[in-house]
This record gives sequence, structure tokens and C-alpha cells, in this order.
Amino acid sequence: MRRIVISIVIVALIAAVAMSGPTERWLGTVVRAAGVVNFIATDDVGPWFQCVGAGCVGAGTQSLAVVAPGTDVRITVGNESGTVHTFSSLVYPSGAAQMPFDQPSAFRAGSRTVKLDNPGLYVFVCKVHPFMLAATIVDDPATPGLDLGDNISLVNGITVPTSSDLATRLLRAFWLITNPANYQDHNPATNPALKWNINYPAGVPLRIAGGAVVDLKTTLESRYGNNLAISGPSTPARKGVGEVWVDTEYEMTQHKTKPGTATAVDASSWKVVKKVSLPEINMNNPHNMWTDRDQTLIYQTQWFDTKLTVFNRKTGKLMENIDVGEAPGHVMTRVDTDQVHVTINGEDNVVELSPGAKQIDRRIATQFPGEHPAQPHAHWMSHDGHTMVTPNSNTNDSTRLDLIPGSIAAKTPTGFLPIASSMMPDASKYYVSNYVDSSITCISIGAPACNDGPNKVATKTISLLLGGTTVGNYNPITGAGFSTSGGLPIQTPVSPNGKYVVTAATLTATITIIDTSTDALVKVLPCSAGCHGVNFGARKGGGYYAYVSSKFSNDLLVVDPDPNDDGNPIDAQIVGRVLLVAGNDDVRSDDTVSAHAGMGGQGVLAIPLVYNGWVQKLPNVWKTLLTEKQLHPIP
Ligand SMILES: [Cu+2]
Repeated sequence: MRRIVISIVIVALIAAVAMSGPTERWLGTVVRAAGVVNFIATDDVGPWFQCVGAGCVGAGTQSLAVVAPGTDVRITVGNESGTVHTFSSLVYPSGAAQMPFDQPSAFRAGSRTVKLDNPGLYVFVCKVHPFMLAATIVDDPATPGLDLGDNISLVNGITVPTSSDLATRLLRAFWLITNPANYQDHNPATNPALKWNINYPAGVPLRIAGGAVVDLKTTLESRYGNNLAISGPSTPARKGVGEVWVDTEYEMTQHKTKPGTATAVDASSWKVVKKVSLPEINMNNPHNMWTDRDQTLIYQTQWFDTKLTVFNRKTGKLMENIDVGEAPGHVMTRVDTDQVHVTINGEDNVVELSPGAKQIDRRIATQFPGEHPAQPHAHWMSHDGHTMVTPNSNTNDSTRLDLIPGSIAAKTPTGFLPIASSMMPDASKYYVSNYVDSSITCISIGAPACNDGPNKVATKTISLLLGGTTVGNYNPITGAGFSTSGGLPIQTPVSPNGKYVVTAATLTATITIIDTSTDALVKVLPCSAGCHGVNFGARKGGGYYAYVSSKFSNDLLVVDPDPNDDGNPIDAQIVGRVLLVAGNDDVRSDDTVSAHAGMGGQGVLAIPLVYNGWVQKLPNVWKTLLTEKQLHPIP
């Protein structure tokens, strides 16, 4: 009798498991938090917003929660991070209550909480460090599958069905970004098959537009494939001049707890020759670099800290480590004084430091009194050192600073989350990349200089994603044109001769090129996962290379933007791929790489500097390596 009862119980249990289906099996580990689900901000690669405790879902990411309607989502910034952050809506169910969520400024310590009432997908981003992501699915237990909702809205207003290509592209990007195991390894020594796989959780049913229930992994793999072939390294046929430095911001070394190294590539041999990790200061997320007039010092920002760091380019020796403010973003020098300018990305100003960054000379506000802090990211400086422009990631505008008096000359609206900028070599106009809007704003500095058909206009918005015919022609519903557009653009330098603008777009993993004579998008090239940084260096014998780094990849692309030197970038092409991994050759290094080798490519700096204003002030030893035209980039 007793045996029979046990048998019946076992049969009933087996039946229950069989009937529950994949949803409940996957959700078996999930606590549908009824109170609060917690994320903490970290400086660690992948789980930058790390989910902790009840409601977190271990699904190949540490940044996802599944909760019941009415659950609070809480972000805490504490000792796990060295700087300030925001926890801001990027995506939410269309029309959801309390959305979009944001803060007036980035914060250093404490918590912020928002209640999620409506079922659907919510993605939060740090507006200072926009690769920091957290996702929460609010699931109505009464419906089958995890509720993504019918439509999602981006914080800039774009609304698409959850069945659309854009919706699943964003899901794919979330799994890529938050798990370093999903990054692209282009090194045949560690990835002999040269395949790239994103590990999606299996058996996760999603309830999408119209109530259809689809499997997450099956849907993403049928739309975008998986275990895809990627390219190994290749050497450009023509040499470059000098060195190319890349912030391999995610590379871990043995004697540091914080990620990041600076990697130098010799532009003649195309080999990694130096890696600087500075374990003595636990260098934290080195993000962007510049050099002094002598091309001897490397100015290095620590984006998840408060320091500008200076080291000797030849020896790697630490020279200075100076407190400048929260989340120092980008750094450039002023050609007339050789002073150093750093954006304080977590705050409301830029700092001007003495040559060598031995002391802070001035602090210049990036907004008017009473306005929200601008939180400026990648600024640019003019050829004469008198003008600086900032993209203000917190206020959706750009500031032009007159550096002689240290005052604001103009503020101009941009698109959503402006992140990087660059200026024409004659300072006639400048360009700002708008991250969420996937566009570039052209802004005139004096007389109208932006081209709109036959007319000169004060400002112009150039879409990199939508509305184009042969390029910039993405259809967010069907996905057509994705690889010939630029989604989520970041660094965007103008070529030293002022002919074109090369932009790294991270969502599409593409490189877009704008012709400055028309201010139109003319060319799109493929990039690597997390395409991020661009800067120009000298091509040996004349012309330029654009060097392009990618965050979720360990390669540096060498782009020849104008192979026939006619000033028209329509023939631009990728001519080489350099591994940012230290090889077996002699590499000067101050620590041993322990994880994420060569990953996290962000700031790019080519030595010698080739931009108008800087190139004329190079030491003679560098000038002799350049052509007359390179030494005088504009007539
Ligand atoms: Cu942040």
C-alpha cells in the first residue's frame, strides 16, 4: 500500500514536470520578486549593473531580473565602483507607468528606486558609461511565456513591436554586452576555428507582440545565426608611421583588481610592442589618451575613477596620477600652450591642467548656472587652441567654450545622448555623434557651414540609421539595411585634411563615413563587435589611416579612408586587422595578462599627432617621417 502511494506521487511529479514545459523549468530557479530586485554598480567587465538576490536570473548574464508586476527595481552605487553612475531608461514597454526613469545627475553613493507596474521589457543604461546595462522583465504570471509586451519604446521616442528586428537586435546586444564569454576572439592561437558564438539561454519562451510565444534562443539564432565565422589578423600592405595606442579597457592583469591596459602597436611591424597596466595604482578602466607636444607622455583617463594618469610612452613609467573629478572621459591638449583638457564626464565641467598634468590650472563649467550638469564626454579642440566643444550626455546638447576667457560661447541642441565630437581643421564647423538617436549633428562655429543640398545652414542632423537609400537605410521592422547603417554611434573624428568624418557605430558594428563637402553619409564598412573608437594616423608616404577599436573584440581595424588620395572617401576600405593580444615577441609590459586578452578597445591614439595645429608643432624627429602635405593638412 505504502509503495503504491509513493509510486503515485512519483508519477504525479514526473507528469507535473512534463506538463510545466520549458517556461516553468527555466523559471524554476527564479524568485518572482514581489518586493524589490537589486542591482549594484560595479567596475567589472560584463556585470556592470550586477543583479543580486531574489529575482535575478542566471541566464548567461548577471544583469537580468524577472519580477512580478508592482516590483521595485533598485540600483545601488557603493564601494564596488570607483565613480558616479546613472540608472536611466533606455527601453521600456510603450506607455509604461513611471517611464522613462532618470536622475538629474549621476550619483556616487546610495540607491535610486523605481516601481515597475506594467508587464514587459525594461532596459536601463548608465548615461555616463553607456555599455553598463541592466534588464528587467516584468512578467504577468497569468499569461504564457515571459512578457515582453506588444511594443517597446526607446527613450528617444522610437517605438517598435517586440517582434521587430530592432527589438531582437537589442536583446542580442544585451546578451553580448553583459557576458565577456560572448566577446569576439580574433586570435587563431586561442580560437583556432575562428568562430564567434553568443550563448543564449535555452528554453526561454517570450511572449511578444500579438500574444505569440517564441523561444528566445531559437528566434535570435534563426534571425542572426550563431557560431559565425570571423576573420583572423591581416597585415596592411602599406605601413603606417609611428605607434598606435589603444585602451584595451577590459583586459585584466594579475596584480590589479580593476580592468584595463593601454596597448601599443608598432605601425611598421603591426605588432603589439607595449602593454601598460600600472598595477601600482590599480589603473581602473583606462578609457582615452592623448600625448604632449614632445610625443613623450601619454595622458590617460581612468573612466571609473577620478584620476588623470600620466605615463612615459617609451618606458611605461608612471609620472603623475592627479585627481580631476568623477569619471574623467576624454583628454586632448591645447596647441598654443600644451595644456591638457579633460572632460569630467560624471560632473559639470572640463579641467585645464598644466603641461605634464602636474596641476589643475582652471575648471571651466560646461553649462550655465542653474542648469543640470552637462556630463560632457568626448570633446574636441580647435587647431589654434582657442575653442573647445563638448557633447553633453546628460542634457542632449553641446557646449562651445571660448578657452581664452574660459566662458561658454554657445550651447546648441543635439540628438539624444550626445557622446563624442570632432572639429574641422579650420574650425568652421563640428560634428557630434548622438548615441541613442543614431545620428550626427553638424554645428557651424561661425557663418553657416553645414551643407544641406546646395545651401549652407547653421546646423544639420545626419541620420546614420534611417531614411537613406543605399546606406543609412535600416528598416527597424524587417531588419533590411542593418549592416549598411550606423546604429549607436560613438567616436567620430574629422580627417586631418577635413574631407570626411569616420564614425564607429556599436549596435550595427559598422564604420560610417560622411563626406564633409555634402554632409551626407556616403559609405559604410563592417566593424567588429562593440565598434567604439576612431582616430587618424599618418600612412607612410602620404595620406592617412583611420584606426578603429571595438569593445567586445580583441582587434584593431586599419581603414584606408581614401586609397586613391582624391579626397573622396567612397573608395574607403579595411586594409588590415591587428590583434591587440601580446604575442610571443618581446613585449614591454608591467604585468601579466590574466583575462579578456586584448578586449575592450576604446580610446585610440596614433603617435605622431597628425591633426592641423598639432602636426606643425611636432619635434623634428617626427616631422622627418611625414610628407609636406601631411605637415600642412589644409592649404
Ligand atoms: Cu556609469
